[in-house]
Amino acid sequence: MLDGKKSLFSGMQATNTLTLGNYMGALRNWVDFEDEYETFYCVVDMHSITVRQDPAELRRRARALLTLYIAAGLNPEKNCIYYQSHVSAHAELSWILNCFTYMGELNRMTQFKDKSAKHTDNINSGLYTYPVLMAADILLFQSDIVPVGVDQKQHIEITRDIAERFNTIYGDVFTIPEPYLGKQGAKIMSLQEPEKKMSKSDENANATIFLMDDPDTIIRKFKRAVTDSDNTIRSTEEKPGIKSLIEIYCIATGKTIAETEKEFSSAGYGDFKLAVGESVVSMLKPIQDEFHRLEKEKDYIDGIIKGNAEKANYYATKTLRKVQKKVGFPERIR
Ligand code: AQP
Repeated sequence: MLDGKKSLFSGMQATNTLTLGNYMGALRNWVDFEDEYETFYCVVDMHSITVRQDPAELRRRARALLTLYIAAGLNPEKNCIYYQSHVSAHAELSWILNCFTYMGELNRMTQFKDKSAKHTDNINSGLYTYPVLMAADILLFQSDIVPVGVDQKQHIEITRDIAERFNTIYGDVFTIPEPYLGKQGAKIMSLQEPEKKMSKSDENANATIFLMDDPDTIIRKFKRAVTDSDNTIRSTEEKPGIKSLIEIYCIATGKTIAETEKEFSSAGYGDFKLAVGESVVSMLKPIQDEFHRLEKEKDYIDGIIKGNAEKANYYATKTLRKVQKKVGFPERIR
């Protein structure tokens, strides 16, 4: 809760262009909250450097991501959209929370295990304490809910544990956040390995639809999507590829699974894959057009970056000061 209003935080990494998974699992849901909640949507550039980045490229991607938030429908007048690195309270609270987090807890984080297996030459302590920074992100804004995809649920659980531990020692300091998972799309699967989630950093370009992919690329990737040899369009656990394509189609068109199975009851996989590709192209077109328009509005975007960072700083510093006082840091002399 912030000033008597329910509050929400979520963010994404600018490690690559967003994927259809990021959109369907998280971003798409964000626009629903702007009236009821005080919302904070962050470009988590500090999280991004847990994996080695090219500096110029990271800066470019961070700006593109912030622009994409707006292009996807977030109204910057109603939602606080900002860069994590512009609000130093994230780092400061993260340090304090590190002192309330056990290594045993961090050792259990599956994202750390996955990412350290992927980046064996750079298993840095930032990658290891990533969940603590994420806890700081969320707790700074006294967030009631955190809309995320399924893969981030474990990080919300550790955030709750850290907050409850802190509150038990110091009183009611943090709101305990709940994860918010959309009814559909909480885990969009890789087009090449449908048992695995679609990921920004997948080395196989055919596995992932990027939000800015052009129509031909989108159609081509869907045509190559891995399915099975059964050739019936039904959503079952035994057919993970088809199940995932049906889910994507339902989200893109607003149809139900039953309607989709009926629509394609006599179609083959080729026709179905093409229809899924076309539905995604139509869904993404307005977002892509808006992104290209906004990209040219330099002053407008700069104004949002500046104004929203001030707002985020205001609320984040308020929580930070409270925490600093609780743990015993000396008061500032004015
Ligand atoms: N495949 C997915 N389906 C549904 N939701 C997803 N999310 C990520 N992949 C899927 C959700 O998108 C938000 C942004 O997450 P992030 O930027 O922190 O990236 P991530 O969770 O580490 O996943 P990525 O996009 O695959 O990045 P890499 O490859 O760098 O690890 C989160 O809410 C996430 O749940």
